Amino acid sequence: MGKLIITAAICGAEVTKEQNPNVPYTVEEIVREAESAYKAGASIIHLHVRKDDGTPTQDKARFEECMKAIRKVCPDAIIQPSTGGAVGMTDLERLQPTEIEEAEFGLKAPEMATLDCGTCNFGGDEVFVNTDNTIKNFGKLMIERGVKPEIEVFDKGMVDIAIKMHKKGFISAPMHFDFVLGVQMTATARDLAFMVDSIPAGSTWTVAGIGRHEFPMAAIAIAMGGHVRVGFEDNTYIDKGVLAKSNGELVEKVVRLAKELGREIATPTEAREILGLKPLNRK
Ligand code: KMH
Ligand code: ZN
Repeated sequence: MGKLIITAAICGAEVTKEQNPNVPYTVEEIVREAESAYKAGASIIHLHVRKDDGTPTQDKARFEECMKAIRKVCPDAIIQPSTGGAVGMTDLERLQPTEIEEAEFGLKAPEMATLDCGTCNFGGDEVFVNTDNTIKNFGKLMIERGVKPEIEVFDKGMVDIAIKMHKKGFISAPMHFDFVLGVQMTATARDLAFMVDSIPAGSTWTVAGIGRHEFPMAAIAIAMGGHVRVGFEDNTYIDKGVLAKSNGELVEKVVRLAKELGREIATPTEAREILGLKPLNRK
């Protein structure tokens, strides 16, 4: 079986310090969490940013500040900004981090960013809206800017939308999917197998089990040959009733599971090979 890519979703837009005081808001806190995840074995940092008071923002300058600071401690990580942002943000707000250049690597835009392929209920009255036109615009921009999308899908219908967008030329193959299970769709072994069965041959995939589903989904994905996402965005507990001290602690648990199941962990260089990204070279 190939090596395991671990993504750390270190911050998210919705989770708060009231849920776990270790959730990062400030630049320093975001860097601390990225570093802990990277050192534990994460090769991809899925990034949301906050204002110092915790308010989610897609502000380009704030992303730039965080990415520059993360780069100092995670020199070769794949930094994957969110274009989902937070519920209620406009498309233009959400797209800002796709404009960020990293001149030291000759990058005109981030190597990856998320592309959410459908609309989803987020609990209560919250709806995360992604119309077909939003997906087309985001997909087209990502192709133009050379950003590989991590296609976030919260149910099987979103897989079908992504395939439709690929056929229309708005998403390039090979596609990389992130199955976010436990929000709109349940998170069982059957669900995950169904999702994996539904994506085109040659695609890669990772799973983000939400809340208590994080580690069971991780273990099944490791055994199936897929990849894994963990982090405070999805889950703040290391064990039942025990808050995680850091994103690194969540990543370490995945590394232990992988070891038990005989999967080696991919370095960032190996993750780029698996995902078809260009090597990261300093200019
Ligand atoms: N915070 C959610 C509304 C993504 O990063 O692309 C969107 C989200 C998905 O987290
Ligand atoms: Zn996210």
